Amino acid sequence: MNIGIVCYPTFGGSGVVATELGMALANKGHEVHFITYNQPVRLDFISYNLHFHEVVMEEYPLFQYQPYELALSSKMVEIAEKHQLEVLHVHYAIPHAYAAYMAKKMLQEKGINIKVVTTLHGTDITLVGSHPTYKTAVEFSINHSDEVTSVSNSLKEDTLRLFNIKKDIKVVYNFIDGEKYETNEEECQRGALAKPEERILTHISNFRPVKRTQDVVKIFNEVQKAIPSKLLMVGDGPDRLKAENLVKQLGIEEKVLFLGNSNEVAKILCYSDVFLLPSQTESFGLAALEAMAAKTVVISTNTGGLPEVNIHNETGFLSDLGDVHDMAKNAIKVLKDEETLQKFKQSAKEHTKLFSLEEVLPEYEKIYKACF
Ligand code: GMT
Repeated sequence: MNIGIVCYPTFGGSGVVATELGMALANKGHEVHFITYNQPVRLDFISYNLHFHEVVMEEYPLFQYQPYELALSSKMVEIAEKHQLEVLHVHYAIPHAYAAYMAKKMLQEKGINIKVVTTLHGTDITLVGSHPTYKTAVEFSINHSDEVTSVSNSLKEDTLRLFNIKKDIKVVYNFIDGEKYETNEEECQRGALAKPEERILTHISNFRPVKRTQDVVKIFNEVQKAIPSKLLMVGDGPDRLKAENLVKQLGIEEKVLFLGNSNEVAKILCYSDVFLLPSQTESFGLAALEAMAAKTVVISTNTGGLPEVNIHNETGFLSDLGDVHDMAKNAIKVLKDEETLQKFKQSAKEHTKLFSLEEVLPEYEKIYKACF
């Protein structure tokens, strides 16, 4: 099939899932066209059947805010016509589902009947989409998609609770390509970051308030008092400075490394023993799944879709939102004994088979076909 994929090209999970999906579809022989304002950060190759089309904005002094949706929907029409796209698969409802609806209407006037699949990822529903500023248009564009998917049952329930949805929402979990997280001893230069007796805890996110990065620091501060350890903070965003200041305030600067945004997630995770994700809410928690694929034990909150990904006392532990002491206690439980740590690491890796590319890719292909 000829498939257009629309997403944010940034480090966030929705862009990562969209990019990995597009590359996997192209590897399977589909014609895939990415349409977004920058080349997606995880897009690591372009080929005869995998393309990137940049949405270019035209600055104009009258505009206080650039009308990205207009430029995006126009680009969708151009690429759909030029490459005979059959499906537009948009990731993250805002503003992609709305722009896709407009493109579908413009193409209908040209006698082209393109199908729109909208995948809901989380904050497009729970934090932003349900805000009165956007809710009417988000609800309309979801209801006018040909197919709608969500990345967890929890997010489906949130969507039905927050919006008047008339469409059936299909749950298609996020996935990972497990092979990308297989690293051997030589590749995993753990000694570069920590002494042999030290454990390594890691956090990866966009450092937005929903990720509660200061809780990550508080958890680590408790753990490092009991276990010789280091903390890797990966990513960047509005709360990074607050986290850095808390590290200084607690006097643990020499034990915490802020690495900024990185495309070396698999390598960083291969160093890691425990992954900390104390989010206010996570529709799925893709970073937690990536951690498990790299044999890292997940210590997280029990919010949103996380219990569908992180299995308590098997792949890691779940705690109530804000309960940093309980999360620290669980981390210490796992880290203090090598046999326990290896048992949890193995279970975490094993569990990711349920979210493999082989399992999930055919589900999206089935949904594309169900549009016709
Ligand atoms: O809301 C964000 O943090 C951005 C968004 C994204 O684009 O990264 O994350 C959401 O989508 C991911 C991929 O489906 C999910 O794994 C995240 O749990 C989800 N974030 C939230 O729900 C807070």
